[in-house]
Amino acid sequence: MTAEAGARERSRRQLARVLTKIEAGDPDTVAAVPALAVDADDSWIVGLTGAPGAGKSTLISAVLVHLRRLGQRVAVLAVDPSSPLTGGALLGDRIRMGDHIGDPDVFIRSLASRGQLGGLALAVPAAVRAVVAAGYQWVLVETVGVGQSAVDLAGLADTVVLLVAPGAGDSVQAGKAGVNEVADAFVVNKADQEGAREAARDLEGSLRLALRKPQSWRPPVLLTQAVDGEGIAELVDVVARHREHSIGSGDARRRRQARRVIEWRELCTTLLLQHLEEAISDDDGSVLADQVAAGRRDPPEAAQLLVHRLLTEGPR
Ligand SMILES: Nc1nc2c(ncn2[C@@H]2O[C@H](COP(=O)(O)OP(=O)(O)OP(=O)(O)O)[C@@H](O)[C@H]2O)c(=O)[nH]1
Ligand SMILES: [Mg+2]
Repeated sequence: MTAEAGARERSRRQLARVLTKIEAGDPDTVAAVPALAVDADDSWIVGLTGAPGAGKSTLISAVLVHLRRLGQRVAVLAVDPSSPLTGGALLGDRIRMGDHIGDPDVFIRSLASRGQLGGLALAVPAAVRAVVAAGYQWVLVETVGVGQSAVDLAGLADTVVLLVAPGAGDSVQAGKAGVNEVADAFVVNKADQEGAREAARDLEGSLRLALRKPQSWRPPVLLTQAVDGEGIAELVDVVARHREHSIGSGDARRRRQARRVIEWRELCTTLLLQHLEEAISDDDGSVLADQVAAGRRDPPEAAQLLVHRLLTEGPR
């Protein structure tokens, strides 16, 4: 390993430690991660979403291999919204990490909710910022589902790709929902399976209906076969074209600005909740709780008192 590659390997390990702290909700670490520059010159964040089993991880592996051949540094974040009880964080394991062990220019990591305040809604944007700050040119984010996900990809990614598999009626439905929402490109994966072409035609039909107005970017519909890399070059090409379009039109800048505001709002809520939890369990809060329990104060009155105290006196 050259000295330069050695340094990159050390920075990769450092990044892994930072992400562990972010996942645990460590506020100092979150605050220490540099803000994501509003410009999109150095990094591009691609969100891939779709129903369970649609082939997101397989597709990401294939895209990763393609981008590595182009000499790009690539990070993958697989966001697992499953409850902390199940342990979570298994999604990313299906990406064939073994293929990239020892490559200092690839970083693969799952993020699961540890049940802390703010949870993934705070951890994911901070993790993305940390990865970008570590110099990865591409960040590929895998999330399950559309709309119901705790992590709002639309607010997070520069390019959103929605993946559906043929046959599964649900996923095609999900695809149609995405037509009216946020996807910048649609992928019908498992093109080797029956019904793929029909699913692609269906999606194109829904898109024509949804996008009656002339629009400067029309989300394309692609067919891929992620297991053997078919259609991957075309997908990377579409993402590159979307990037160029988005930067040129100012969309990229607007999205990144909106993203900073979303993260700020989320942080405001989390901070306030932290202070509130502390106020509820400090000495005065405990006195109020005892009074409520004994029936000497009604819950609404005691709630008003506590919140008023926090807002006027500030956190202790
Ligand atoms: N036939 C076929 N199978 C595929 C293709 N792409 C992926 N698969 C298979 O589909 C299954 C699910 O693939 P994953 O990549 O784990 O799907 P995922 O969307 O990441 O799944 P979750 O993370 O569980 O939501 C695996 O068995 C893959 O081998 C494809 O193009 N054709
Ligand atoms: Mg997966």
